[in-house]
Formats: sequence, structure tokens, C-alpha cells
Amino acid sequence: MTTTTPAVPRLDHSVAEDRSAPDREELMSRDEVEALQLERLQWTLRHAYENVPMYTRKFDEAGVHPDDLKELDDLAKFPYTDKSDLRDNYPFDTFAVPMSQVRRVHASSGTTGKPTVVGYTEGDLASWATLVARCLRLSGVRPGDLLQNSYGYGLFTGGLGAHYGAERLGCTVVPMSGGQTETQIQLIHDFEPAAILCTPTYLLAIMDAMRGLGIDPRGTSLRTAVLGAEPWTYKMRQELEDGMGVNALDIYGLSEVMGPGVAGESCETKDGSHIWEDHFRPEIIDPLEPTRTRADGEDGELVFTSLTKVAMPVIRYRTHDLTHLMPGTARPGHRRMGALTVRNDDMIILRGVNLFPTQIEEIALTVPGLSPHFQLELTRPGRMDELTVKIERRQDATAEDGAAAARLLQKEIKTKIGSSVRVDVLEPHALPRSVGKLRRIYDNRQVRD
Ligand code: DLL
Repeated sequence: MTTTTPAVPRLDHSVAEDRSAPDREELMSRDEVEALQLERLQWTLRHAYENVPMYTRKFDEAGVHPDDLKELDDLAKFPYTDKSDLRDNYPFDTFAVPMSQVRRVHASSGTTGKPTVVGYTEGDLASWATLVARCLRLSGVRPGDLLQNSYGYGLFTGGLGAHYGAERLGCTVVPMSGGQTETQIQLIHDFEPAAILCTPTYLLAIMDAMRGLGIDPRGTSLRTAVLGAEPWTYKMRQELEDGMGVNALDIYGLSEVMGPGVAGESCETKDGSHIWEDHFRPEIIDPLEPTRTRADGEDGELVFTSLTKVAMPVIRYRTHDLTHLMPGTARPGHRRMGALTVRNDDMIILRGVNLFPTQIEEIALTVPGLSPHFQLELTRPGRMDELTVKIERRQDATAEDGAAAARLLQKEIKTKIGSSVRVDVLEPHALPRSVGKLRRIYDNRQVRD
């Protein structure tokens, strides 16, 4: 392993004097961004190939060399990376620098198998903080704002990632982490934060708990909520904005690529998250036919190549997130991603029909009397799979309202998705609340021969 890695081209970690102003790369034109991408992509491929045996092997097997990248589209010649590559190289064999240069590791537990481990140099941590600061500023958070950070601290990238980004922007951070909902509410009342950072379903839980305590969720100091880490719909945005009296903006990211801050949304245009293309090169591929990349506007699986990461470069990392790319608006040099409401892994195939939890969310929120609190339970009572939507009725809805709502939801799901499902309407607060990423699907099918 070589220990002297040349510096990332044109990367500057200094903090601008005026932290409220966009940084230079954020404002670059599309041409400037693409020129920078090419330079950084060539650097990244070489860095990965020379310093991570996994990439040396993968590139050699595919018969490609970093020198083969002459233009951005040549990236399609290089092999993909998946979660399994990281697991196979557990814990640290995907790192491109000696451990003495790795300042921090994070890990995601996943649902099965070994955790996925990621590492950062000091420079990587600075880039990460810069990008989270960029997202927060674009969302309307300002230096000097007090901000309650309710993403979980620890191995999950949400808490610490958001924390250092907020400090870099010049905010005062309350490192609350997820959970202890009554304390969250107490601090919102006493400290009067301007912004809160958490998952959309946790904000929903906070809003509900406020109502339960007789507090008007619209009457707090909160103006902005920067939400992410799980799929959410425009209907959910509306529910939270109306209920809490905040501007709810999206922030996207994943640990393997960095953590929160890979993309963020503008409070002026509110039209999907801008991917920071000075640090990541996104592609959309056909998930079933990965040799085919897709044009902007076409749906498919999002794939990322890091452009500045030193400790753990990722080449064509498959996210399993399904979306499309659109031209930048608030920041024209950087493309936006479509609303990310579906992950490959969350797809339920019910008697041949594909269905995603967010489709249920979207429909349920149009049915009077139903709350956004629901779970999906899969069972196999006989030979056929059955899906039950367990959903709470709203506080102000009666049991009769609930029964009518159940019939309507069942009918709407049949019409809009094409699946017959069971609907159980539950009392308010019958389901557990999330403090971070919410688990929507409970698969209780017994595998039979
Ligand atoms: O969830 C990083 C993060 C923390 C992002 C806080 C935003 C805020 P992971 O635990 O590795 O990292 O999970 C990554 O979560 O592939 C998406 O499926 C999903 N996800 C993240 N942000 C969004 C979002 C963090 N804004 C996985 N909308 C990703 C929809 C999201 N899904």
C-alpha cells in the first residue's frame, strides 16, 4: 500500500469568512462542475486502484485501468461496488490510507450479516462538514441559529454528520440525539431552537406527543426542519408543515458514500435535493440490466462515485435507491434527484404486484380520519401472501369514522396499486413510534414447502 497519496485536485477546506454565503464550488456552472469532476474522477480511480486491493482486483478482472478514463462517460467501463464488497472486506480492507490517517469510523448495522464500516481522514471530515453546512444553509438555516439535532448519535452517520456540519455553518448545536421525546419537547420550549434535524417519522412522533401534552405544535420557535434518512412523500411534507408550522426540507445521504449531506434541498425552490456534484458523480442505471445507464429524467437505481474521499473512495456504489436525475435549479451546476420514495429493498411483491410503503403513505394521507402512523404486515395464512395495513385513526376521528376510512383505503389501494389488502384501523397511539428510521414492514410469512 502506498502511503503518499497526491492531494485531491483543487480541494480547499478553509472556512469562508462569511459563513452565510454559498461557497465557490456550490455556485459553479455545469461546465465548471464537469471539468472539476473529470479531474477528480481521474484522481479517485487512480487512488482506489493503487491503494485498495479490492479495486485493483476488480479493475483488473474487468480489464480496465484508471488511464482508460478520458471523459466522464468512460466511467461506465468500470465495475460496480455493492454492500457485499464492503462486507467481504470487513472491517477496514476498503480503506485507502493507513489507519494512522483515519480519524473516525462509522458503521451501519443493516438487517443481516456484518455491519458496513466506513472511514474518514481529517480532510474527509472537513469535506463532510462543508457539505452538510451547505445543505443546511440552502434549507434556510443561518449562522447564529440554534439548532436541535435529533438524529441519533453514535455509529449511525446522522447525528455526528449533522452536528459538525451545523457547527461549521456557525450554528449553536443542541446535541439531543433521537428519543426521550418529552425532553425534546421541553428543550424546544426552553431553548427556542430555530431548526430541528431528524427523520420525518420522528418529527411526526414529536408533533403527536406535543398534542398529547396539550402543546400547540404550530406555536413553537421552530421554523425549519431538515429531514432525511428514510423515504418520505410530498403528502408527508404537507402533513408536517401544516402540523408544525415549519418549512420541511429534504437532506439525503448514505454512510457508504459519506453520510447525510450528499444532497440537500433549497427552501426557495423546494423541488428536490441538489446532489453536490463537486464531490460525487451520480449515475442512474437499470437495476435489472446494470450494463445500461439511463439518461437524465429516466427512473432507475442511483449509483455514486466519490470524487474527493481519501480514506474510503467508492467507485460506482449501488445505492438500491430508485429515482431520476433532473437539471439543477437553485444551484444550476449540480443536478437534483427526484423525490426518493422507494428503495429496491423495500419493495413488496404481493401476488405479482409491486408495492412500496410510501405508496400506502401517499394514499392513506388522502383518506379523512386516518393518521400517517401505519405498519405493513405480511402473512401467508394459506398458499397466498396477504398484506395487512395496520393504521391508526386520527385523534379526532371516531371508531365509526375509522371503519369507513378502512373501507375507503382498501378501495383506493385496489384502484391505484391494484392489490387487495386487509386494513385494520387501530386506536390512536396503538403503534410504536420511531426515534430514528422507522420500520414499516413486518414480514411474518412462514416459509412452507
Ligand atoms: O441515513 C444518512 C442520513 C442521515 C441521511 C441523516 C440524511 C439524514 P444510512 O443509514 O446509510 O445513512 O442510510 C442510507 O437511507 O440509501 C436511502 O435509502 C435512505 N435515505 C437517506 N436519506 C434519505 C432521504 C443515512 N432524504 C439510506 N429520502 C439511503 C429518502 C433517504 N431516503
